Amino acid sequence: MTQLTRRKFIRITRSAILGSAAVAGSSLIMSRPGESAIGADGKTGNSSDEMVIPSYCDVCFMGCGINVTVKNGRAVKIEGNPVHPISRGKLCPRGTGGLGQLYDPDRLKTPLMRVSEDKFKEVSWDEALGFIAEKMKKIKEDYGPESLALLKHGKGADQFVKLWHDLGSKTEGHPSYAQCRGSRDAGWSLTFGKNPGGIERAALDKAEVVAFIGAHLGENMHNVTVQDYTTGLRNGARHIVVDPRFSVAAGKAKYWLPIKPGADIALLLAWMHVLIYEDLYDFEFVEEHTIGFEQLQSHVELTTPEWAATYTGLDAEDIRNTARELGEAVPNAFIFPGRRFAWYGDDTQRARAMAIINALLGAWGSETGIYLGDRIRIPKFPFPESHHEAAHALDVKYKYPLGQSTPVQDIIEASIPGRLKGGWQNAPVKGWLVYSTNLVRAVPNPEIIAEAAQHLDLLVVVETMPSEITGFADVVLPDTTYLERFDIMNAPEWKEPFVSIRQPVVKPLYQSKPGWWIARKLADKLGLGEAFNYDNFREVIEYQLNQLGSSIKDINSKGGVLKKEFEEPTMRFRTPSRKVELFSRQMLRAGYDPMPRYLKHPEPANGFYRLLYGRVPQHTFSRTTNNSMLMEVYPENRVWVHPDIAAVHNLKDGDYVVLKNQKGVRSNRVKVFVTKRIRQDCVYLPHGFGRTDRRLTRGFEVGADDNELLTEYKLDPITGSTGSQVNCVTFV
Ligand SMILES: Nc1nc2c(c(=O)[nH]1)N[C@H]1C(S)=C(S)[C@@H](COP(=O)(O)OP(=O)(O)OC[C@H]3O[C@@H](n4cnc5c(=O)[nH]c(N)nc54)[C@H](O)[C@@H]3O)O[C@H]1N2
Ligand SMILES: Nc1nc2c(c(=O)[nH]1)N[C@H]1C(S)=C(S)[C@@H](COP(=O)(O)OP(=O)(O)OC[C@H]3O[C@@H](n4cnc5c(=O)[nH]c(N)nc54)[C@H](O)[C@@H]3O)O[C@H]1N2
Ligand code: SF4
Ligand SMILES: [Mo]
Repeated sequence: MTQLTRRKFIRITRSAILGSAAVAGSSLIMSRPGESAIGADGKTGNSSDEMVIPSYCDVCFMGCGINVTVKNGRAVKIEGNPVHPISRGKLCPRGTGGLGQLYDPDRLKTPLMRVSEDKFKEVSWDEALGFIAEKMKKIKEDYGPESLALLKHGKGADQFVKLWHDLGSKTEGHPSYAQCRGSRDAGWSLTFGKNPGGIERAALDKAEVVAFIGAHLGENMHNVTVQDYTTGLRNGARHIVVDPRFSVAAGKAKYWLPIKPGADIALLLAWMHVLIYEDLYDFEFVEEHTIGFEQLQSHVELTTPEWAATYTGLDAEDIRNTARELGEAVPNAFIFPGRRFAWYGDDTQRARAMAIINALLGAWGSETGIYLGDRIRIPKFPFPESHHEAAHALDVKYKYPLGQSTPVQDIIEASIPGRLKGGWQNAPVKGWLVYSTNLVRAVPNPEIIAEAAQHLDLLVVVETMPSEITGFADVVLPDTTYLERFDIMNAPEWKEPFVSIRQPVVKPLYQSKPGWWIARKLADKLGLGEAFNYDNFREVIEYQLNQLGSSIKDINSKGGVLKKEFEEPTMRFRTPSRKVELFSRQMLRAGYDPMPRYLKHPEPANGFYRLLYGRVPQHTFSRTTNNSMLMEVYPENRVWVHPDIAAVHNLKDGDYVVLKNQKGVRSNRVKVFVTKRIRQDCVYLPHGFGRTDRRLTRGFEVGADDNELLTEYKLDPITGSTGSQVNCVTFV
């Protein structure tokens, strides 16, 4: 190994990988016995019969129940599992397209080790893991275990988390916090003592009136959420969609409020004003469960619809009418919590404003609002007790006393000497293991990842695909896909409590190994093997199911799901006052506004347009933009531009343009979609495209990447969430 600390990410070509044809080709190397897939009847997925194997999806994080048809050892079809509460027999396009992920010919096939700045060689698992373990031991000795960071996303990371804790490190981060739900969950926890859930507990099917702030359901394809949403519409629900763009949801709504980007808190304060001053709130709920109503009442005395109209670009009458629509439907109205919250840096306060309105509407704990869920607790496997406390290189509470996780960009900055402010001048983070997160596409200002990579002593990436982050790695390890392995079971809090199993439906392709196997082998080499008291993760699942009075065979005979009767939980608020906090003393004490205030955001410069981004139904971030099945149905992203703006820049529908941001960073070329469905002051780009690794034969240089244009962000002072909708672009 040479030049480990001088990595350079070159647009890797196939020829950059040195190795034997046998591995690089399409030969399938079957795994050990004991990893075989099991059908409901106990047969394996590699026998010659056709069989259907239940599992749960991982193309996004909803965890929908799937049934996979396997024929002659090959998965041929993925369908919705009818007995599974998080699918009800239906899937979104991405769930069905999971086969394109399993059989993607561009998958990583063998462990790779960097031999020079821009070359990798194929190596055996033993060599790769031996090298990683030696490096990890050295880092642990020289700097302490907490200088090893785990950057991860998804269920497959579970045994790496365990390994990290056994090793003594709690330095962990994930982009689903500071780039996604972190501020939402913090804002709701500060208000209700609890967040609205990983699968939002929102009665879209039962409410009469629902407001959406952004939250583009129908493009955001969270299966069961979309099902409840369409049921509600069929039953006559009236929707209010607040979005600078005429989203799919706006097209189905009674009201579309094309708000000026970033002005939502002004609108929400005006809604509070109308609800309170026109006596349209839920008196009983407010009386019985909340504190701070008087303070809130005077806080919003002057935030009238006329006041908000000047900031939001909306009509005062529309603001008043939509507030009345909500208030007159009490207790059958709510604001949908939304999910991706990292917008403008005042995101926890926006979440607070939405939570407060839901309290005024009496929606918390209501069957027609944000209901309370129930869950089945998964029994603990008897892993040996760890002998030590794991330590944190950057405890979140140091910087964000009300935060709930360490922002991933802080861990990245802490890997660069002198970069992170606040007492970590000496780069406390020396090594990364990156599991299932393409950080280069998920964290804004991605330049910083290249910089951090220069300073790290070790960078391991566990991936299924040659994603952009693999280009920075010292060692790349090929993981199985979710269709080839056991993972921890899924048992979210929900209206129908259940446990669902993920299991291999086919044997691992190529030399890929399940995450748990990699973590376990690495533990052996680190001298921590005893902490992993199983040979195959299947044993852990079997044990847990036995404790629940079931078994793998039994759960499979029930369609891969165990259920229990719903038990209505008692409504408890885990806030300091044990009440819903309209006014938050803990925020005040920590130096934040105790009630949300509207702060104006800077406008785009002349000739520039705010860059907004989001989802398309057929893709999940960058993880599907090389998937043949999904690329067929949605081959490239397009940038949405209003006709007036298109005219100014002389652009026609279908033209290719390059986007240039305020710092001069340019995108790959992207098609223009000229449409009146967006305001004139912004453009919209679906996320996940414009791939830069040549090994991605379908995704390479197709469409543009929003993330490389996000060179700036505004930090949410409460959580460290990276508000990234502060970037603007023009056309080249
Ligand atoms: N198909 C598909 N579905 C997915 C995913 C996926 O990758 N693909 N990912 C899942 C995940 S992890 C998440 S977090 C969610 C994300 O999905 P959501 O939580 O729905 O994301 P948002 O950021 O709320 O939605 C983007 C919408 O907000 C609008 N918007 C932008 N700026 C503003 C503004 O200033 N004010 C208002 N009111 N609206 C604005 C945009 O025009 C766009 O319509 O989607 C989930 N569902
Ligand atoms: N610019 C921009 N940034 C964003 C967002 C955005 O809309 N725009 N959205 C934000 C949101 S809401 C979220 S939740 C995050 C999501 O952030 P990430 O989850 O990091 O998103 P992906 O880019 O899909 O990266 C996932 C990577 O995991 C790999 N992978 C897939 N399956 C497996 C597996 O089974 N095992 C392993 N080891 N690897 C696997 C895929 O190949 C892919 O490279 O991004 C956030 N960042
Ligand atoms: S919403 Fe779609 S991609 Fe996400 S888990 Fe469900 S089926 Fe899979
Ligand atoms: Mo997300």
